[in-house]
Amino acid sequence: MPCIRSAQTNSVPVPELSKSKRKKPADYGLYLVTDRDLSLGRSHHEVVAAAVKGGVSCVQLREKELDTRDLIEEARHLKQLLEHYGVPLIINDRVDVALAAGADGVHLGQKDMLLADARRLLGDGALIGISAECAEDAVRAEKEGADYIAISPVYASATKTDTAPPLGLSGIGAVRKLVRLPLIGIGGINDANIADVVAAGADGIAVISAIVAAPSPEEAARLLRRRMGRA
Ligand code: TZP
Ligand code: MG
Repeated sequence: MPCIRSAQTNSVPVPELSKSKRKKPADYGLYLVTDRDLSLGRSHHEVVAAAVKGGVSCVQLREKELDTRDLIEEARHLKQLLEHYGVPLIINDRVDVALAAGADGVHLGQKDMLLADARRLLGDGALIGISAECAEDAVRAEKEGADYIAISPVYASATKTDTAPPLGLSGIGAVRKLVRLPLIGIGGINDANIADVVAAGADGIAVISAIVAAPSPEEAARLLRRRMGRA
C-alpha cells in the first residue's frame, strides 16, 4: 500500500538561521495573539494582515493543536507578511518552531521551557516574553532576563478559563511598581476597558477575541488603538 503524504518540502522560502546578538527594538503597544477557533473561518494571514493595518504592533502565533511542520509553515507565512510591516512575530511555547521559522522570539508560560534554556538556544537577539500571574512571577522574569512580561488575567476571559483569578486594575498597578520591563496586560480586554488597563500602568495590551473574532479585525485594532490613546 503506497502511503499518501502532504508536501515533504518547504513551500515558503526558508530564512537564513541567525542568532543575532543585537536585539531589534519592539513595540508591544497593541499585541495580537492568534486563535484559529475564534477567527470566524478566516486564515491567520488574513486576520493578522488586517489587524496590522489597523495598528497592531506585535503578533504572537498561538497554536496548541497544529502538527509541528504545519506550525512551522504557518509561522514562516506570517513572518514573511510581518517582515514587510516591521512587526515582530513571537511564537507561543515553541522555541524549536521559532528557530526553524526565523521568528523574532517566543512567549513562554510558567510550565514551558525555562527562560535561561530558551535564551541559550535563541540567543540574546531574540525577544522572550514570560506569562506572569502574580507579582512573584513578574519579578523573577525580570531578574532572569525576559524582554517583556504578559500579566494575566487582567479580567476574566472566555477565551482562556484555566487561569488564576483576575488581577484587576489594582493588581496591574501593584506589579507595575515592582518591575521596569514592558508590562503587557492580557485577559478580557476590549475597547471598553483598554484605557483603564493602560491607566493602571500597562505599557501594552494583548488581545485575542477583541480582534480575531471581530467582523473587521482592521477596524477593531484601529478602535483599540484610539481608545488606548495611541492611535
Ligand atoms: N492568557 C491569559 S488570558 C488569555 C491568555 C492567552 C486569553 C486572552 O484572550 P481574550 O479573548 O483577549 O480575553
Ligand atoms: Mg505556554
